[in-house]
Amino acid sequence: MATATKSTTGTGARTTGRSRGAAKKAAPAIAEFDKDQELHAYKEMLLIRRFEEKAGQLYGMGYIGGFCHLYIGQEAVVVGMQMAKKDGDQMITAYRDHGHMLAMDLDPKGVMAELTGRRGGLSKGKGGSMHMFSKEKHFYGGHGIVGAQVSLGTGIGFANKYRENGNVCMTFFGDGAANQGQIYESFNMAALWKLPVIYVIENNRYGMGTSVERASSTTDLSQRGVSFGIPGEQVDGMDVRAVMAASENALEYCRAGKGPFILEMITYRYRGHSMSDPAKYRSKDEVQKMRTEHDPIEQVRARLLDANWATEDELKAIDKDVRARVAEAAEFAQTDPEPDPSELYTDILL
Ligand SMILES: Cc1ncc(C[n+]2csc(CCOP(=O)(O)OP(=O)(O)O)c2C)c(N)n1
Ligand SMILES: [Mg+2]
Repeated sequence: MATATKSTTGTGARTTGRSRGAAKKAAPAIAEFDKDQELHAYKEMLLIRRFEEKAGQLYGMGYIGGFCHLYIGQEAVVVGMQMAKKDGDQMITAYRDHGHMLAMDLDPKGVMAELTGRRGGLSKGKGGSMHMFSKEKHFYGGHGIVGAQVSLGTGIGFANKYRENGNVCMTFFGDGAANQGQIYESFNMAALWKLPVIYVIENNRYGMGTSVERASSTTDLSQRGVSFGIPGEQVDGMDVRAVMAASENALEYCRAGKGPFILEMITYRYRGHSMSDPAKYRSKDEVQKMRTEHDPIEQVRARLLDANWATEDELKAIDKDVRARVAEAAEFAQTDPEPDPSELYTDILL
């Protein structure tokens, strides 16, 4: 999607002299959205928010077993990237993956039914919250091992280059994962072979109950590619316009054959690490401040109203539609049968 930006820096990579090894790109200014883009961002983010709220409810009611990591608060990251990408670009992420699937246009019914372990789920009810894929929609999971998806995403980038298909693999991981060894092996290969991969670090300030400051010797994670010559930048991950502008820039860099790019999205998760996290490592005030001052959906809502691009009633109608879609998904996820026992030995490597 073409976007006007207020950037005066252009889209080419350039150094600011801040770091010796890698180019630190000047952050592009925030993209100016037109009415359609604001409405699109609003609907997409709201779908993720309402879906996750419902998943939380179903978990509480006992319909979802095992792990369930909600994405509430981080919606602008995946939606901004979705708005910048081209058809064919891939996404791969860790276990906090429901939002990525919805952004990649996967049917909410299939995602929700996977959470409840039903046969209509995206992995036929055998994968659960952390293990869903869709080759057709270019979504490569859903991974429970912290950092493992980064090597896989690098491999997808390798395949893109080998096939000369012009696609870029957006490889997401967290601030906690950013300290994993295989990330740096991947960085080395991606830079050496100039692979089209955007490493998207979703820095939500915590890895389980440990803050970035307690876990990381350096906290500007955008600079983790310096020793490999990989440029990186920090982005306001609560502002969908900033995410889209930075993503367009990074995608263009990768598509031009210049190699990988790091985007550190500064974001925040409102809920605990998983459904079983009492979140005692942070104050309620901290969460409340983010919700009231930086909420990604409220920001778009306020702009839509300010510009007279939507009325309160129209926004209510959008919310009603989104809730109806999510209710339909939840109904399906509660009534669809569980997998037949004969499925126990299918789709596995023996
Ligand atoms: C290799 C490995 N080590 C530890 C864990 C346990 N674990 C699950 S999530 C997590 C924290 C990761 O935090 P971060 O990368 O910041 O992602 P976030 O949950 O904040 O999205 C840990 C340590 C794991 N799943 N895999
Ligand atoms: Mg984190």
